[in-house]
Amino acid sequence: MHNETEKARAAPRRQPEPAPAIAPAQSAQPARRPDPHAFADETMRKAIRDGLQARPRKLPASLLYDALGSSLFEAITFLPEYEVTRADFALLERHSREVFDALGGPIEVCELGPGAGSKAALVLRQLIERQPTVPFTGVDVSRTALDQCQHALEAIPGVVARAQQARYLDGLAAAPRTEDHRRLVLFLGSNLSNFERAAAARFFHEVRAHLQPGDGFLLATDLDKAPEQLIPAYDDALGVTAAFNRNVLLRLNRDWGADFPLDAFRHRAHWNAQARRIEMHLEAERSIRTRVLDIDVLMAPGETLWTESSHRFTTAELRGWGEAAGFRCAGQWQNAPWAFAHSLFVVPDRFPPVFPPGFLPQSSFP
Ligand code: AVJ
Repeated sequence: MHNETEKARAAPRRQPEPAPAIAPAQSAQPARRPDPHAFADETMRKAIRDGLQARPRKLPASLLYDALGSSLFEAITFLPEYEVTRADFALLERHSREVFDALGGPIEVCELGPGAGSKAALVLRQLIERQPTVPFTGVDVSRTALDQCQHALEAIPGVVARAQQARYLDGLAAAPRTEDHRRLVLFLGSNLSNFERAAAARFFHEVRAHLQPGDGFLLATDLDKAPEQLIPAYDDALGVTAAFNRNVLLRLNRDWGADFPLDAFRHRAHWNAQARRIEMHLEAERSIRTRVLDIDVLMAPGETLWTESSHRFTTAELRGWGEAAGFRCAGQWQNAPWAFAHSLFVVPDRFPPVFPPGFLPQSSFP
């Protein structure tokens, strides 16, 4: 997932594309210190203002993913403590073909948040062995990510790759369909982790609403595990995750006119057992006083800014959400010892068989 919002706005349009889902700033009050990188999206502005005034103070996770943040996240995926990405790749290596078998013949692929495209490349290399061409659409708000993704896929003959610069569902709705192909939607990397549970459940309904009978939704998610196993992945020895976290302060200073002293904040990764999530916070080590978007921010020592939540799931809960949204769960594959799952959801025939008039008994629906 890349939410390089300022890139999304500043990037030149190369081909006719629907307007990005992110509107440019319409604000009457520009950022205090205008910056060419600043992405003065009204939604982001409001989220930052509201978040800084809330208790605990909470910032949108998308602030983590500018160009530097996305690069730091990429570095995280190589850390010895962060097994999430390796588990995802291992399952894709092992089970992609079973996913294709479950859907049957020709498949087009649409990936939500492809990042640099290395997972897509792995999937498409296997799929291209079964059909002469594969239409692919990558949906991302980051132009940088889309460019990298397209570059990664260029090397695979037969892949016809398109980029859709948009938020997930807008991009999914806008992705053109290839006739007689089943659509396979990929949502990998445990990007679902950033969703609150209620929003995750809703997301299944929204994806389902954009699909047709026979289409598939392959979801990769990290699973519940012992906090002792999990916490180091979010508090690594090299301090890359700490830098990734503190980059939020850099952005607030650069793009939103704050002047948070970076050295006064400590990276914290905390397991919330009740909500089953890792929470990343930045903890003030001394009193902080700054002004952001016309609000005074006064923090006492020990107070935190909550920057990200990363939820864990069970296979049963994922399956339940999918089935509640009208999918059939066609398979689940698990990695061990780092518990991680791929779940394949398929849209069953939307309508029950059509019976001749009079065949059906009195309506059994309430
Ligand atoms: C990109 C949301 C899947 O939650 O593991 C990694 C982000 N944050 N280390 C995750 C992240 C800190 C990552 N996701």
